[in-house]
Amino acid sequence: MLRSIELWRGGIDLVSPFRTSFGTDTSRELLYVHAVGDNNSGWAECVAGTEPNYSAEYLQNCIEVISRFLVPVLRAESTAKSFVADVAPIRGNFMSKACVETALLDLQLRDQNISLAKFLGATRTLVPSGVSVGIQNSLDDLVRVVGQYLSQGYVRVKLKIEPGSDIELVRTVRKEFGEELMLQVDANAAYKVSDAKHLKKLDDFNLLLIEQPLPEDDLAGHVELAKKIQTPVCLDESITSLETARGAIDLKACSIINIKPGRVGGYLEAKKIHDLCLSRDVPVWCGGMLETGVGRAANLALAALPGFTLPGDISASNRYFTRDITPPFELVNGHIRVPDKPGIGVDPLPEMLAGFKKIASFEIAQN
Ligand code: NPQ
Ligand code: MG
Repeated sequence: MLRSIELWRGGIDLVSPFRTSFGTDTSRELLYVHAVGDNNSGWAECVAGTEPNYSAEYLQNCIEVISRFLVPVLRAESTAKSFVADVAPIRGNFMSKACVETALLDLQLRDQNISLAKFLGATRTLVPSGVSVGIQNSLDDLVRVVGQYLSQGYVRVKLKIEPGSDIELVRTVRKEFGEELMLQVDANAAYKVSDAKHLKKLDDFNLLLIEQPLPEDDLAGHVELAKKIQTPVCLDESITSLETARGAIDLKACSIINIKPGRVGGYLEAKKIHDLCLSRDVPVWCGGMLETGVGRAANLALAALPGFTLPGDISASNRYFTRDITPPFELVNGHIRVPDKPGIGVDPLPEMLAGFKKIASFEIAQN
């Protein structure tokens, strides 16, 4: 039985500033949901950022939505599945929903003694690890940073791009590290369809994909762009549910999908998108939102499913943090081990949680 829901707030510095087309981050604000039951408890990390720049959702708004609209739906018997059905009438707010869903799922799987990976249908125990490289101050810095990641073993590199920092970055990295490097780019919606001719210059560099070139609501634009360029178009921000995934595939707005459970309302929805893409031969990979170990552990379970045929953005803990909130995830020959303990398989370290603040605790009515 679910007894209470706690909200824990914290923060953590990044090892280096992370610059994307929407801004530069030097630290990560954190929100964890703790679902407390009779015998176990579940943890989940909210992926929303401090500001509404990657998505409309942002952390303070998630605290409000979770407290005011999601927690009141919960009952002592709630499960992840019943919760998802119960919050269906609430529009959007996928990141808030995902966080509560995942805490409930972690709790119920710990009660059942099943790992999240096993529950979801994982077929791997190790997942290949890619790295997302922020926009650097110079091409020299970019080459140095990419070189460091490759020497650590990352098997795939993603370069963040924006208008004015794009073709030259790719040309330089290709020239320096060769044709064999698995290389892709992510624009975080920074371009317009009228940039198609410019983006076509990327065709020369044999990229795995270009991620979210246009605004999230511009599916028609992605359809048009995908016809004009050879680089496969992958969607991230645009995919918020099974229905938007199906629509994007049917319309040919993309040929690859980045699945982030936090962006689609949770792991149950992410699994459905994976199953759809597998049946349609659409490759998927698991994105990242600068999660600490709590979020990273759950992403690893998902990335171990058979349809995840491309390396994702699940990097080692030390890509982002000097000290993770959980025991650190490390690279082993460019791969990360999938947790096999019950639920998400990790817990926040007590000494790290001591730096968090429990900002709310909601009792769940017992019948
Ligand atoms: C992406 N992630 O694939 C995102 C973007 C991103 C690893 O490239 C705070 C909250 C900071 C959300 C930075 C990667 C963030 C964030 C980047 C999302 O598009
Ligand atoms: Mg992205």
